[in-house]
Amino acid sequence: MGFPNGFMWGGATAANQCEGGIFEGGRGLANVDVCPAGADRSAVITGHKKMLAMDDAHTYPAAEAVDQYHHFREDLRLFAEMGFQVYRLSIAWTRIFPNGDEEQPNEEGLRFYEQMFQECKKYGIRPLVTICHFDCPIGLIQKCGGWRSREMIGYYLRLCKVLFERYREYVTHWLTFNEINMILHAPFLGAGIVFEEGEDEKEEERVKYQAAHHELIASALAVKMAHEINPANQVGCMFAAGSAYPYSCRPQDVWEALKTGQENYFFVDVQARGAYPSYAVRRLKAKGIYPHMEPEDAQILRQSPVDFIAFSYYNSRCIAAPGSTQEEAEGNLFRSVKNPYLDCSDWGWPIDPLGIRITLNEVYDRYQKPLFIVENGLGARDQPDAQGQIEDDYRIAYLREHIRAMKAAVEEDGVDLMGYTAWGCVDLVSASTGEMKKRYGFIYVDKHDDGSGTLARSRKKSFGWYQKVIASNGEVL
Ligand code: BGP
Repeated sequence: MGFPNGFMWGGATAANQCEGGIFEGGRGLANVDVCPAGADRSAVITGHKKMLAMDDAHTYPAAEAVDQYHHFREDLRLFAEMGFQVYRLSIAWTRIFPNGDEEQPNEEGLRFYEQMFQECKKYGIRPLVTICHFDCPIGLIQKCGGWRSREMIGYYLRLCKVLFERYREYVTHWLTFNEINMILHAPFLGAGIVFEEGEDEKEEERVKYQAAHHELIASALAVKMAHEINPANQVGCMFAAGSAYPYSCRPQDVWEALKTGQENYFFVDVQARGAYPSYAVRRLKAKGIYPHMEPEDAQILRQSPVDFIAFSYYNSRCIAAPGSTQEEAEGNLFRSVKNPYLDCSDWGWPIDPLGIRITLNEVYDRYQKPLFIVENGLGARDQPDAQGQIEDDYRIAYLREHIRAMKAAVEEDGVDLMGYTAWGCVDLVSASTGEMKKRYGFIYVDKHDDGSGTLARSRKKSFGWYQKVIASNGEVL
């Protein structure tokens, strides 16, 4: 049995983490460009340190990244050599609308992605396009405070319309927002939100849920528009997944884990089912942070649920009731406690292959819609050996175990899974740390944290391994 025919194998990237070329092609500046590497990054991405321009005291890794802007033909050639059937990429919003509020799009930006899609077509690689992978134009942050404002919906839809019309012949698979739930954990990165002096914790929560509401409305309207412009379009939501395990069978831990899971599923509950779930309505109202809604909003959400559900999976989380003295774990910007049964990556992220099967089942049981794993992988330090080769057996081991568990979910549990795109298929800048040395790729890029490197691409050992995985439709692991 194994994976069904038509299962899509490939890799995933995001514009701000791999393209570079931020001052080229008429591109404007976005939040993602001004997130520095180093100690201040965390305060900036969480909206607690205002940085809307670059300064000399910081380095900004997105500026050059791995320069896919000039290397995309080479990257796509290598993806094709691996046998990719799908390539998940994102659009840098400010290549298309440099300030965000222009009436007309920037032709040079549109041309860039058109060439990228033509190249995909040449190799029979289907693009899976993330419309917004954390980007928010600085112009719109200055004008209206990013997604705090409902005005953003109109600007976002302007972008969508241009993309759906212009790329009609190349793209049928879209994601509206990358990891939409990240807005709760990294609101500047997720929604261009900078908190102002005097905004206390409760106000911060309110702002985040109001911004989330705007994104949810924008997402639903984008789904509707995509279907109207091309009935062949399939649009997915995308969230950072990873089941929340109770730390113990103590009911208080179980209850806390359940609530953490609900907080995470909140967005997908709205995007897949078309309405605010009752737990969210009650809790947000009880806290006094229920978002302001327009009369038409309920109808907007109801009429356009997503066609499929995409998610990233790096790890599960382990949740203990408040007051617990358990050690905290790292992991994709979420707070959780250390799971004593799991080993961790060099960056402290738990490694839990069975967790991908658990998560797939949980999500499928909850929504009964096709799923797509659009990010998964191991961020690790790669050291070329004396011959310049990278023997990344640790990455192969991670991916093998995750794919095996994913296969079991499909084959034995009957989960409807459309495809799998490994994260950072070509090395790129880390979103959480801004580091280059946290690498995920099958393709090594000679680029380092101090900015040095030739940008040359080379194949790691995992390159040949993944090639066989794809060629055998997941049979040879
Ligand atoms: C997700 C993001 C990606 C990505 C990945 C890995 O949160 O969607 O953009 O980078 O995580 O995280 P990191 O780069 O922090 O290792």
